[in-house]
Amino acid sequence: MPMNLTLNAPDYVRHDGLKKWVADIAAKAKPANIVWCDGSQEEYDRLCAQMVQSGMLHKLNPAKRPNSFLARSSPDDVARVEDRTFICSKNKAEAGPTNNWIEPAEMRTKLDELFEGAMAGRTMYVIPFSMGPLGSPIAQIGVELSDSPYVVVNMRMMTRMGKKVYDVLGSTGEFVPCVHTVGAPLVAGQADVVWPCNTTKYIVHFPETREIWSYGSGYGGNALLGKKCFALRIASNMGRAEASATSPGWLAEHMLILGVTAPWGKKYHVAAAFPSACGKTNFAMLIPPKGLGQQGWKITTIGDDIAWIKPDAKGNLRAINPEAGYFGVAPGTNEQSNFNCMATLAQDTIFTNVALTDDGDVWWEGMSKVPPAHCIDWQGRDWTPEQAKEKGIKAAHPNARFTVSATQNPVLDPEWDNPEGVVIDAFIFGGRRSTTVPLVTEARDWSEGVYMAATMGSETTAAAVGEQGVVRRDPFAMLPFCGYNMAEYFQHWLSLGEHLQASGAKLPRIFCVNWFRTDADGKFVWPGFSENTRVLKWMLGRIEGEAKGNEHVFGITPSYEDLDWSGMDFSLEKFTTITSIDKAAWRKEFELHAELFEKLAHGLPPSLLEIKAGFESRLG
Ligand code: O2Y
Ligand code: MN
Repeated sequence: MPMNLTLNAPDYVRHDGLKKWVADIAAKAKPANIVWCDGSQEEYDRLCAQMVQSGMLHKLNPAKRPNSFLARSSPDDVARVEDRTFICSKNKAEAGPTNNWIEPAEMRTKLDELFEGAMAGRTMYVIPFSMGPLGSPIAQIGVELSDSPYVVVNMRMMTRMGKKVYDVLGSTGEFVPCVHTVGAPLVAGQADVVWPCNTTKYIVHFPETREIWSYGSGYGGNALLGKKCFALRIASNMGRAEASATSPGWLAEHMLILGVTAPWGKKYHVAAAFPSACGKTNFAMLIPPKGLGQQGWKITTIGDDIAWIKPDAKGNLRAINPEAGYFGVAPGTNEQSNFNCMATLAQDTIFTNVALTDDGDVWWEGMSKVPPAHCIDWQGRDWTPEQAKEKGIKAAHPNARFTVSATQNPVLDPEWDNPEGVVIDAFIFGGRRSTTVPLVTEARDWSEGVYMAATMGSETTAAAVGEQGVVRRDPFAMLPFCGYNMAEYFQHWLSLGEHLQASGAKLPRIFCVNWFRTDADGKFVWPGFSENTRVLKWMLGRIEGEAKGNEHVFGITPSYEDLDWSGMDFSLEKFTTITSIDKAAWRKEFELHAELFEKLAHGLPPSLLEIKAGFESRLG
């Protein structure tokens, strides 16, 4: 460590390995000082006040939005950077063809160079966190070293962060080391820029040593390393590594988890995978439509983005939400699309890249039908609706986000923090497809469900940098998040199913949905949001052996009369538009499945090819 830098670890940190690692990173990155975060309210308030002072945060009007802040990122740091995200396994084949790979020694040399003095002039924060309820048999510990106070306050909401993590860690406990720097060079004599970052970005994972290194971005999944980097990319590796002849291992999935209480009093749990920005947060906080609400249907949230799923001693698949908050997409969120979310955001929220109204509140496209007459856009410029029409300038960035603690959700499930997790009854996989894929299909069995999930396609959104609106295959909604070879990931799912079935366990049912089919004018036909409860009701009816359905080429789908239309006017004609199976379109779809399978040929489970052949021959 530099001579003038002291480690200053508090007494309650008893882990020598952790202290040595912190000292080593400090010696390389050369921060001005080191702060060990305790996760207290006092620390949070102090850091927010400090960031208000530096201009990184803007305090919102406390009468409108108590204890809330707005951050504006640099325009070149607004989303995850998939092309700068690397899985540096020892062998390229381990990372597979869907991940960027660089030989680990070469990447370490590069990181060594980049991290040399990278934190100069800034504070390095030591952020201890637990993914999952503290002490849960499914939870894991991480420690992030970051030179961003924005990361600290976001991590406090998104994870169980602070002092108590050291009690679980003890003096020898395992943790995932996560190193993050915004990587911005300090200009001598100048204060730090408002949103420090670097045009060079690296989001790097070493799966064998379970390390995460992130350089150059201060935004979301690039910088809050507990989220996509740990809870998905590293954790997916952990779950598979624990598979053996006697254990099926576990799953780290890009899934929301919700509870559904039926009018007959039974509670079900559903885990659903959708690609980024396809409405997972909305689905997780659903309010049933009047017709079903009156019958007694109730939905509660366990998680909105990530699920860790492990078999228990009886072979039931139990899920926890490893996170403790929501980092959701703001644009499109309103009292109709997600009433509970708007209530969650009423206070104690950090907004990033939304617009600032003249009365010191926030606004984003889709928040209200009538936009404010004037506001300051996400880049700090004057914005008016007229200007927006003329030049197509958005007030909020399409990937603008809110960070908020789960405990503010009015429909938070009482089991959300249960260390044992909840038993999953059904998996749902959904993509954003304007054509081809019907509203809902139940897989005939586990392996056909795995096939449907593996071949999922979705139109791309603003959640990641890159072209939007093009269909890309997004297996299990995990394309950007699977930390190892995708073909082996399919095998892991198949083997887990086989293992549990062999032990006599009852597997969750698998369903595939598409809320996004459009009509000839390009308009969505299915109203979605709360009406999706009707589809959920049909699924649970199937589990109970009560709901009817028709078996066809790929599985079982409901007829018009199999869904409960209480309180909703939706014509048979519209239903046909969103459920029809266009054989020609599906022949093309199977060609795209074949392309995916060719890409993943190395290690692809042969059973998936057999299932494809079966589907194609049934299609005729
Ligand atoms: O991390 C970001 O920068 C935005 S992406 C994101 C954020 C929260 C939840 N999910 C996602 C995603 O891309 O799936
Ligand atoms: Mn996500």
